[in-house]
Amino acid sequence: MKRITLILLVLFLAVGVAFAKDYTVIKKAGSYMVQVKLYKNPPVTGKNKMEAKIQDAAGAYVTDATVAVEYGMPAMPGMPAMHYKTKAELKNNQYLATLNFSMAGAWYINLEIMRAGKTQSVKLNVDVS
Ligand SMILES: [Cu+2]
Repeated sequence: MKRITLILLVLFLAVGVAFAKDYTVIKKAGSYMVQVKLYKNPPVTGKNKMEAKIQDAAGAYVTDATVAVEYGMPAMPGMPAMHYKTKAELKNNQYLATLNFSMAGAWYINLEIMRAGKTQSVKLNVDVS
């Protein structure tokens, strides 16, 4: 394992432990720092609320972006690829969305942050139970 991968893994685990109650991931997207939180940990089949906080390079909350959430599952035996898209709504400095996972298993979530003519994205993978 490459050293940088190991360092990232350790950081990721540290974040995971610090926020063990819900599922929280903090990632950089361009100059933004994005904190994505799923209230249910692990996420469950059916509806799951998600929130995203976006901070700019100066640490200020970004509230004028358009945020969309794409999520899905690649094809598997007996199931075609699934793909969904929903818009996140701004409320108190956070972008809120509800994701509806139609089955258990590995899902990808892709947050698209559109602002000032540019799109930045944050990708994560979750294991839905
Ligand atoms: Cu599936």
